[in-house]
Amino acid sequence: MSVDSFRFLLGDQLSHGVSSLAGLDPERDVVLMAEVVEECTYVGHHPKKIAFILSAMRHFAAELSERGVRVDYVKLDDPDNSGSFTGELERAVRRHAPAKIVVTEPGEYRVLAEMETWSDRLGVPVEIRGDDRFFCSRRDFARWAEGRKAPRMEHFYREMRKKTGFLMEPDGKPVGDRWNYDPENRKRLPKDVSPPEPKGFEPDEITREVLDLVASRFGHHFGDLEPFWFAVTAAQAERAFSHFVKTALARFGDYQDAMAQDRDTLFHSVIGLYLNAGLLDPVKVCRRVERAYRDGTAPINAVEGYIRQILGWREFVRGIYWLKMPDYAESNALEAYRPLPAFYWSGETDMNCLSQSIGQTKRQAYAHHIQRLMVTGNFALLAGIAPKEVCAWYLAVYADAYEWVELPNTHGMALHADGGYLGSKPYAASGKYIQRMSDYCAHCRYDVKETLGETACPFNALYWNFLLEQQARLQDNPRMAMPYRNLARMEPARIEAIRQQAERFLRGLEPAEAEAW
Ligand code: DLZ
Ligand code: SF4
Repeated sequence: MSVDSFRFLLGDQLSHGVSSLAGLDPERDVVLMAEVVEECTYVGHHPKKIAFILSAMRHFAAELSERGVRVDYVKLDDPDNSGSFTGELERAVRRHAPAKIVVTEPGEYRVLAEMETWSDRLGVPVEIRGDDRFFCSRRDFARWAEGRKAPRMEHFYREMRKKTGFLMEPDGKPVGDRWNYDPENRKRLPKDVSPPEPKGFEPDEITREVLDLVASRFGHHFGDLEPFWFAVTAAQAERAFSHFVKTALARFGDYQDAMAQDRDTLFHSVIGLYLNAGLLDPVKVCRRVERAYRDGTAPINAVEGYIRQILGWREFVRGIYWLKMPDYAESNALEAYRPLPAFYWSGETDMNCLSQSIGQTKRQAYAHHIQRLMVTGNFALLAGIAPKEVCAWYLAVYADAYEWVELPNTHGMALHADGGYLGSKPYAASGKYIQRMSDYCAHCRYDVKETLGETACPFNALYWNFLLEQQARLQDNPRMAMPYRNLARMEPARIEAIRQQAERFLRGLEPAEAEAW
């Protein structure tokens, strides 16, 4: 039977209000969803991430069917499954002969490039609609960024606060007369403060079936599939988010940057994966968090910090991604070419901060922003690891990662590979930063106070070595003036010893095999 239009829905477009479903006629249109091996393996995604997406897709398809929508759903283990989006569309066009195909723009440039070939390849008109699940459209962002040499998040964020009215007073001033409360958000976790557990869910029958499938097909990928506790429906995701608001939001700000031994989630909400797959709506999330401030259950430093992540940073990186792709991914401003060390795929290293951050990534497909930026990211920056390898790792191992959000955060923010377009300075730090924000060093075989010798914290020599190696590129950056002043005061003999120490360490790094998954 022929149909009017196909609505082709991707695994991170699981929102009933997504633009590709607008105007859908349940009598005449069909929604197509496809589990395809290419999406599971273009990087070797963490098994928990694959299970989350496939299970959420199946639950979403069931919700659509319950609403009377005709859904054509192709499972991964369907013997005729071609394994790719294009292949599945070709087969589906043969099944239904639609008059047209409607899609929402994807979250990755790679998929957009593929989408743009569909109309010719399939001989069916393809309408690509904008993704309006964001506060700022691609066009509005491009307009805002026009003429700015280096767009800055803080300026963009203020515009977004004014535009949306979040945390604004009626007179147009920001609540509390300050835009940003970050200086209050840098506390260590005290010994007597116990963070709550995030809300988890027992796998139902649909999820169990997906878990078996993922175990058999992708069990060899990096990461533990079980215990699987993620929400897989919008209703569950909302419960997980409400649980965060009740149990953690009030202290989210204070301990936002803290890290602690064997504490995986601290006061973080762990909802990035739900937002990015479409199970949660960023507008509702920001409204709920603002309400907590207005009704006095959470302080301004927590609420502003949280809203900034969603209204500011998340929107900003998406804007940069679409503005700068595809060239953005190709830059390598610091000329970093070293292969990714093997321990990124095992967590097996004596450096406790890395082993903690990677170990929990393996267990949870999650690490918080400071673990990503200042531990695994900082190490990759200081050691000069090739940006493409680092980006592929982040994209694979985090359940919330799609390229639109992963690439600017890793390539730009953590690795400075864009030469400072996104962030005004590299986030290079010695072991001192990690010691200040965590108790990791107390459990480490290395001594964070030492720079030279067998037991010295490797971050220290790597940090000075990085400054030395990048001196020509970075010394004129006003935000790097202090570290370069410190370097200038160092004895030449000490500088030479640091160089040798760093070189020895870097030579000893075992590279990962080409495709560790
Ligand atoms: C990440 C992912 C995975 C693992 N599997 C699928 C899938 O089988 N089918 C699907 O439609 N989407 C999947 N996704 C999400 C896509 O990779 C994502 O939609 C694109 O990368 C664009 O953001
Ligand atoms: Fe990490 Fe160095 Fe601290 Fe060990 S001593 S946990 S390597 S910062």
